Amino acid sequence: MAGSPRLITVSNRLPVTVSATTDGFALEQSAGGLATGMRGPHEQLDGIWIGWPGEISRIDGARRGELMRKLEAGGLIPVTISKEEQQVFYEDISNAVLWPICHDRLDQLPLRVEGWDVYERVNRRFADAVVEHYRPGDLIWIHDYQLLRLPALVRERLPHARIGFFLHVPFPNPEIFFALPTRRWLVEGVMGADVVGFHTRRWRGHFTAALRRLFHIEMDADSTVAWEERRVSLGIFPMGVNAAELDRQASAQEVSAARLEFRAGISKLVVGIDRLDYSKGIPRRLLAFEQLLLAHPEWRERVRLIQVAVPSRGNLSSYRKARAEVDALVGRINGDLSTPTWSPIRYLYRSVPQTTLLALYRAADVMLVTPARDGMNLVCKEFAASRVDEDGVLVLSEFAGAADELTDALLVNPYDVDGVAETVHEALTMPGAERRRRMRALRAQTLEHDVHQWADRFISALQEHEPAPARLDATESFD
Ligand code: GDG
Repeated sequence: MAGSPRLITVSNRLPVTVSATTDGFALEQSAGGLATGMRGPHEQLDGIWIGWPGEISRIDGARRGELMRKLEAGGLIPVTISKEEQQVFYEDISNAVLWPICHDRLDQLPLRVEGWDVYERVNRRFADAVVEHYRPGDLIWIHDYQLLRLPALVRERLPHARIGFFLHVPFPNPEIFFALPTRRWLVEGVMGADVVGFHTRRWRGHFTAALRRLFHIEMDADSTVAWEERRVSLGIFPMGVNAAELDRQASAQEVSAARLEFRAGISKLVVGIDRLDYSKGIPRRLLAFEQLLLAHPEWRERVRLIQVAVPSRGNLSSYRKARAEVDALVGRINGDLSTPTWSPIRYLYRSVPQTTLLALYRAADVMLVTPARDGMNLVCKEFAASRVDEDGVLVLSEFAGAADELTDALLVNPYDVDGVAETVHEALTMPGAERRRRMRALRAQTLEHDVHQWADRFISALQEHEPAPARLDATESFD
C-alpha cells in the first residue's frame, strides 16, 4: 500500500512450517486463525514476519541457504531457537505454565516452575531480530503469551517505535494470575507496548485489575493508562474469521458431497471440533451427550455426535492425560449405548483436511462449542460463516470470548452437564423458522466483523496512537 507504514508481525511461529525431508525441506502454510488473519496485512503493508520456522537443525548448509532465500522472498525472518531452549521456552513455560494460568487451571501447574531465564533469553532473541530489521516509521505487532516480555525488551532499544501487543488467550483474574512469582515482570513486559489488545472486555478488566493491584494505577475514560512517560492504550479487538472466503469454499461441490456422507444412516448430527486441550471442555461435552440419550431415549439410533480432536502438545503429560480421559469416555459411552446398527459417538483423533472441516460444519444440525475457557474460539465463527444454507444451531459456552458477540447462539454453562444435555435437546427440536432466524443473525455478525476488520482496527489504533515523547537521554539504535 503506497504511503502506508511497513508492518512487522512477530509471533512465536512463522505462518509457514518448515520440515526436513530426505532430499531437503518442505514448506507448509499454517492454517490457524492467526496465520490466516495476518496474511492480508502482511502482504498489503509490505510486511516482514518474525517467528520460529520449526525444527530446521537437520537441514544442511546448501539447503539451508536455499531455505533462507525462500523465506526472505516472502518477508519471513526465522528466529533460531535451540532444541533445549524450545523445550523450556515453549513447552515448560509457555504451554505448561502460562497456558494453564490463562485458562484458570492452577491444578495443572507443575509443582516447581523453572525456566523464566530461558523465556527471557528467547524473548530477547526475538527482540534482536526486531531491532535488526526495524526501520523508522514501521509498525511492530507482537502476538500472544509466548512473547509477553517482548514489548518491553523492544521498547528498551527502540524507545520511539510504535509497538502493539495482542493477547489471543484470556488474561486471567488476578486471583489466579498472582500465583505466578513473575507476575509483575510479565505485566511490565506487556506494558512496553503502545496498544495492548484483548478479545473481550472481561480479559481487559482482569488486566486492569492486575495493574491496579501491582502498580496502583487506573485506566482512564479514554481506555489509556499512564506508564512511565507514555500512555498505553488498552483496547478490545474481538478476532473474526475469513468469513467471505469460508462462505465461498463451503459452497463447493466436493463439500456438499462429503456433507451427505456424514449424514448417512441417521436423522440428526451433532458436531464438535477442537484441539485436544483440557480447556476445550470435551469430557463434560461427552457426558452431556450421553445424558441426552439417557434422558431422551427417543434420540437413540437417530442422532450421532462426531467429535474431531486434533492432536496437540502431546509432549506434555497434562495433554496425554486429557487424551486418555477422552479415549476412555468415548469407549465407555459407545460400549454402554451402541446397538448392532448404531453407535452414538464417532471420534476422530486427528486433524482433518479443510474440505472435511467445512463439510462437517455444513452437515451439523447442532454444533457444540463448550470450552471451560477460551480467549475467543474461532470454530464457532467458522461454523456460522460456512452455513450458506442459513440452517444449523450453535450451542456455545458462556465462557468462550465469542459468547459476547454471538448472542444468537444457545448459550450454556459447560460445567452444567444436565443443562447442556437439555440445551442440545432444545437445539435438536428447534423449529426451522427459529433456526434460520438465529443463523441469519450469527452469519451477519460473523461476515461483518471478520478477520480483516479485526486486523484493520488494530493497525489503525496503533497508527493513531500518540507516539512516545522524545527523551533527551534516548537514542534510537537501528544499526
Ligand atoms: C487460540 C485461542 C482464539 C481445528 N481443527 C482442524 C482445524 N482447526 C482450526 C479451526 C480454527 C483453529 O484450528 C482453532 O482455533 P480456535 O480459536 O478455536 O482455538 P485455539 O487453537 O485454541 O486458538 C482461541 C485463537 O487463538 C485466535 O485468537 O480464538 O481462544 O485459544 O481455525 O478451523 N483446521 C483443519 N483441520 C482440523 O482438523 N484444517
